[in-house]
Amino acid sequence: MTTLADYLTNHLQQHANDSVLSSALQSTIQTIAEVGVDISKLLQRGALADIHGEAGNQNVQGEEQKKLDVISNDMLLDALSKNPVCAGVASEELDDSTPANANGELLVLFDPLDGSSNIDINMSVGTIFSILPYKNKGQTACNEDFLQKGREQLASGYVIYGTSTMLAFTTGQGVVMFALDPSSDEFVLIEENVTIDPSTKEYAINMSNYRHWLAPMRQYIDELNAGETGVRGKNFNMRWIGAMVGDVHRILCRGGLFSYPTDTKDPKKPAKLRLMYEANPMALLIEQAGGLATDAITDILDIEPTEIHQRVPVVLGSSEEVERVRELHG
Ligand code: FDP
Repeated sequence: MTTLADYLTNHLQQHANDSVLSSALQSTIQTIAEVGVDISKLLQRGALADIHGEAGNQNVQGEEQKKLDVISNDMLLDALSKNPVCAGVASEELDDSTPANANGELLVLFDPLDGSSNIDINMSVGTIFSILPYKNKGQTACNEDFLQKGREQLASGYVIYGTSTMLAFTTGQGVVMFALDPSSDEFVLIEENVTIDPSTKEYAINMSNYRHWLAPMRQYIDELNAGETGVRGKNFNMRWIGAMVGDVHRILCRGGLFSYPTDTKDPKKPAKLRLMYEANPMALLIEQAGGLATDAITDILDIEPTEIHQRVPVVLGSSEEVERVRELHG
């Protein structure tokens, strides 16, 4: 049995070019995992812990904050700010980043509870994180320090609170998965080198937005839905968990395509998912597992961020399907 602590010590130190950075990564992932255990316990108590329902505020995206969004955000912010390796933290729930230790090595971005509309109905939610190098050591970190392309991420991952709690992450050498043993509160390694099959028969998309998509996306979904009788010559099945973390976890487990594409419903909001807190960390995991992640034209990891709460269209998963979407977008 390999625990998360064992894995991080052996694996990161083995592959370390820079031992300071490696130790910093190790301790940051450990901090996030520890908070993940606490969030998991709160979720298990659910309604009994009085954590369901609205907190009565809106976040920077103008969305109602759930009580547990706010609680998870505060838990992560507090734990990461106390970790000396952390120079700053940015959360999907907060307008601006929060500086931590100016001499720290890393910046951490997180979506404390992705898929929050699933909380009150007892469905899967998760914590997504992205870790970037801090390049202005000695100075107080500000929003601009976080504006680095996804390719610069040192690590990314998520904790999914489902029928069991699992942690998946990458430090740029493949994807590993751990399961939480509730009897010891330890994450235990269950899979190394997670890989996504290039071919799939499963897709995930919010079909109710069909009429708002651009023509190439409608054409792509029409092709899938035509099944054996259409140009693709095979039947596809659809699954939509409604929490990106759940849909990405399924893709890492058994392949598939996930998309939240460009949408013309609201001209001020042509995309839903956030580059820095959702798209970048998930894109790194997907690429590291052999899949692809794009906005339909450009690789997500190559998008130059202009502000920390920027939104992007997302198409990710099994490479043959992502390639087909790209091809249709010309
Ligand atoms: P949620 O709003 O519940 O937090 O990022 C937000 C997200 O969930 C994703 O996790 C999910 O894939 C998507 O939005 C679901 O949005 P729709 O309700 O528009 O389908």
